[in-house]
Amino acid sequence: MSGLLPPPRRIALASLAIVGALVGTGGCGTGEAPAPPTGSVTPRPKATAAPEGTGAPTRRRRTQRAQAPVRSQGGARVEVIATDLTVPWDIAFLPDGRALANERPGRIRLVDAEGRLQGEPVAEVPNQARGEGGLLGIAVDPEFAGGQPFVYLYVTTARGMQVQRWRMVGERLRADGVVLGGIAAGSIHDSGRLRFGPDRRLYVATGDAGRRQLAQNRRSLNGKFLRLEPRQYRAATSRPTIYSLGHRNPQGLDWQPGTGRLFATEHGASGFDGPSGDDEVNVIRRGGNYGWPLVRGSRHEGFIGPVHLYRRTVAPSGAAFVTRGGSSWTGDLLVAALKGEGLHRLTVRGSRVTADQLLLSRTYGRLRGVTEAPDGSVWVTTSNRDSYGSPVSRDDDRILRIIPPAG
Ligand SMILES: [Ca+2]
Repeated sequence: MSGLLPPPRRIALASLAIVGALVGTGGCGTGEAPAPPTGSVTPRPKATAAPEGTGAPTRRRRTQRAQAPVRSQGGARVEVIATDLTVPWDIAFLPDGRALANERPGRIRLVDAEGRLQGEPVAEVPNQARGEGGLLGIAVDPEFAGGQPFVYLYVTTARGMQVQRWRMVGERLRADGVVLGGIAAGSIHDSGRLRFGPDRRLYVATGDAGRRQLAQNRRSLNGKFLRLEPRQYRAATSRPTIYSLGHRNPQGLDWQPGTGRLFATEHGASGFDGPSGDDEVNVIRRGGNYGWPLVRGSRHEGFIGPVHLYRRTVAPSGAAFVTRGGSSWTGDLLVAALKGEGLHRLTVRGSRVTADQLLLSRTYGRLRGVTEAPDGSVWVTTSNRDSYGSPVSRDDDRILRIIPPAG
């Protein structure tokens, strides 16, 4: 257990003066100001002494969901809960509150329900990582606790990108099958976020693999949002539904609470395939064509245009709604920015983005993944050890746990 995170390395940013500065800077002209410090901090809930073993995690999960979400008084609070990782690309929570974190070179790490990174990976995933590929997205079966103990991974292989199904046995993951193949891999634009929708279908975001014509080709699975039924993701490879097309490299998706609208982020051109800029936030509709590579920016005639646009590249990756109540962020979409080195908090009214506040600006470096935890905190991963970044801390890469502000 040499890799366990010892308590002294856990950095709790309890100073609200510091946190206020972290979280309040860099607003994009929204007129929103951070809440003034009040001097009180919501303490981290004490870890329940649930023993390792059968039964306890399920009870803990039920208790956790029934409890009010963790909220911080006087502004958001940020903790570093895991360090010394290599490009932690995505995070998914198990029903018992433990988290699985993918490291892009091919490791899946376990963070226990008390937020401690376990030393040994729960799986080493063979992959043919090159460029932006490797072990990317991860999603946990919605029936995991009901007899389907599966985890789904998006992986670069010698045969292209695959969605793979792995079975959790104890604290190990074992390869169980390939759910989806036939997706071209490239050294760039491998996309790779996986999420289960409220409809329990599995949605897969795929990139154009650097071959932009694939995004408009309906015979190609690249540059698409793909959808798989439960009978498909629990069986062998089958043809998915092409849910939408015309995407370049969409790396974040989540469903708006209350409406079920699917929001997604997408990287705009980066020089070789057009002047850099025009990152998008889209509302994804079934059958929709989002235009890449035929149109871009605010010109989307004949296609579905973005609901939010970054003319200057921020490189938006992961995205998650704050679904739990009790916060001034509830209902907002949080978007991790790589080049932008911050977390965008988008206020959304219906399908319109009405405000964009930049949090954590240039504090933790490049941000990649965002996931809301069962307790209402928001976990964000850094990506400073990828080929585009450089460490901003000797502890990089890191997992941050953000306690949203009460309100
Ligand atoms: Ca577009």
